[in-house]
Amino acid sequence: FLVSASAAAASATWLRPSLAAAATITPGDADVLLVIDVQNCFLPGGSLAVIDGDKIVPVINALATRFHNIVVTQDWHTPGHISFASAHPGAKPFDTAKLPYGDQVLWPDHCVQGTAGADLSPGLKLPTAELVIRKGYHPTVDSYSAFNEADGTATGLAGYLKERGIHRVFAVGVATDFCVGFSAIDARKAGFEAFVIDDACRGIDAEGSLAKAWTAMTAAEVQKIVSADIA
Ligand code: VGL
Ligand code: ZN
Repeated sequence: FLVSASAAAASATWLRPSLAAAATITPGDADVLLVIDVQNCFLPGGSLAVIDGDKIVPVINALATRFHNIVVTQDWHTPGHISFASAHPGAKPFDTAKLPYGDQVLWPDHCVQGTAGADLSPGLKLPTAELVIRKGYHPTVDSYSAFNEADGTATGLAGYLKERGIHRVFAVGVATDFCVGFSAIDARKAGFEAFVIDDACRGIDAEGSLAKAWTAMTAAEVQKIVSADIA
């Protein structure tokens, strides 16, 4: 009799979080907040400024107090990086170039290693962040995704998260349609559950890229949520 009573109690406590998950998500040890590219170059005044990019900083700071695990990325390009329009004679920003690994959108120079533009926003308050992963540091390969460079090379993030017992990735930052979107899709490909916290992100939306990114994310079963869903 005692055994079945405690089994019922155990199953009740096991059921409760999954029932509650429909309304709210309470981050635990198996969850990571992945803060993508909240760097000066991508915020108002920066060389590749995302409109209202600064608006997400307080939202991310508040979310950060809820998560046990926080990983931050930094776009971290060499001077003259292949993703820069300035590296392609005759090209201008937002043109597309054909590179060995595929089509590459060409950007204004941004996030050059060691420059102030590559620094994380000074407003970002992430004292408990445990890892900063840099990407796009190979001169001839871009990396929108925190998990894989454009030629497929792994950054090591999937291995890190798996060794730490993480199962769910909650992506925030900029840009929704590039680095956030590619990271969320690659999180799914690496076997994680993936969420994008939409009000903690902003997009570039060049030529319909935001709608395109959401179509791809939805197909990859990336879940769109808002910060109010985290409690
Ligand atoms: C990004 C374009 C170029 C991003 C990085 O963080 O989304 N976009 N480099
Ligand atoms: Zn970049």
